[in-house]
Amino acid sequence: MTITITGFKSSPDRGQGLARDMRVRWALEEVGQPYEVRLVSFRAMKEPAHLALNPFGQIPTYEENGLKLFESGAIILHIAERHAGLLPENAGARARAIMWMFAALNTLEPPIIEYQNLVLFERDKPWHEERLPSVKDRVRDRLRPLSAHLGDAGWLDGAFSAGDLLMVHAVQRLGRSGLLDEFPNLQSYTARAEARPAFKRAFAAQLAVFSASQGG
Ligand code: GTB
Repeated sequence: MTITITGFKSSPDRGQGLARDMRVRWALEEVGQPYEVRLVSFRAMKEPAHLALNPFGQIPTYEENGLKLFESGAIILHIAERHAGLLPENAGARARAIMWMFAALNTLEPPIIEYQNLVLFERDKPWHEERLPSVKDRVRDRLRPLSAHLGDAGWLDGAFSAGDLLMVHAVQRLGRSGLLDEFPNLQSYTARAEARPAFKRAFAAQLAVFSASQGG
């Protein structure tokens, strides 16, 4: 079985691991599945060959024996359902882990992306300064209950799961914002995840793509 995923040929984050191929790489590393990566340029993502994999012209995509998937959450659920290591065996615990996957994608990630877009791409807009406090508050409104739920626990619901993987990858985008300083247990949570050998392997692999693109 050969698994092929796609990633940016040249990631705008310069190898910080913020693009969503990172979470798929990480999931595959957690379950010990080898994979190949096809790197695509921004132009190639909008051409027919890639649009046949993802009609929205984005990365990541996933191919395995004729199966073609897009959407990082769906890809990770597929991986987690087929290989041990990312979802508990117990039916209730499994349902809760999937619930946390959806919480990461639907409840945490949207305000975090809204904040990131404002900071990265809308700095020169006349409404930037006026809008920033309310956008930051919407992020805090999600981090506060997440932090309260996590408390002193290591992971969101028992053992590390695909829910933690997606949650950490969403929250990591706030790395340099200062917003996580208000929630030390979330900082420890992301640090704990980043210390996992599977995370380190995935991070190093996507960083190597950036380094190679710089000729190093
Ligand atoms: N919902 C989809 C999923 O989860 O798979 C979203 C996929 C998506 O947003 N893909 C982005 C993409 O292909 C890359 S990850 N964008 C190109 C396009 O739309 O034309 C988003 C991303 C991009 C860059 C950074 N960065 O540089 O920091 C971080 C995250």
